[in-house]
Amino acid sequence: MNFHVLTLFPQMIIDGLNTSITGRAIEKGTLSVSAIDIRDFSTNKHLKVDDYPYGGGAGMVMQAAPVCAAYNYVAEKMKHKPRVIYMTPQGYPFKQSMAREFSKEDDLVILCGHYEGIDERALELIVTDYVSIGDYVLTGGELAAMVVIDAVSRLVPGVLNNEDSAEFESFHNNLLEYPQYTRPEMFEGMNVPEILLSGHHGKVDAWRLEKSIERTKQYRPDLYNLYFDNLKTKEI
Ligand code: 6GU
Repeated sequence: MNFHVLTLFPQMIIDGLNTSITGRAIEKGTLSVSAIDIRDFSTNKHLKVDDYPYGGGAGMVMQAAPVCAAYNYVAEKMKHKPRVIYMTPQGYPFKQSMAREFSKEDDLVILCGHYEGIDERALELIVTDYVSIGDYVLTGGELAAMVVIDAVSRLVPGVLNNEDSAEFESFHNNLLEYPQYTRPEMFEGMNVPEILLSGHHGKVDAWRLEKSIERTKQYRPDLYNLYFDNLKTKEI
């Protein structure tokens, strides 16, 4: 899978993803991440890419021309029009289900804004998906783009060592993960729960499900309700 990130801070993307699991996948060739510097497409003699907002107000707005030129540069090499994700707090909330959808693409273009945003006309022309990673404000879209790339990458076959581990984790059934333990059996006077040492797989699974439900109820009542609604639907 190939990620193409349009950004004013390409080094941030490269530095952030060349380590750990994504770094290894890039090295192996399972993934590629290219960061395209929008400033390279400025036609201004001072390489300016932003200007004052029409109608007034604080801050600067990224101009449409360099953004569209950077997009055309990556898209013209492709057979089909790629999906273009714009990272913005005004977008749909990013979910595991979205990561699953994005992981089916061969190419994903991710557009990162800065300042007060990007001229709406550029967005209308090129963006297919508006995505937010949560209800808080970031200084720019780069960290959000890295979050999306990380979550999508681990669903691409060959990126994780243990391929089936990807789906058997949080959110596949709207439940949070159960607690995990490893050696030693006792640490600081605290024992590993007896059931996990029993070798009884049925009991272990039941205990883990119980813990998952408990945690989800406490920390994520929204997901807990979805889990219960789904159970009811299956009974019918
Ligand atoms: Cl996706 N982008 C930016 N720039 N800020 C955000 C965000 C995204 N999600 C939350 N805050």
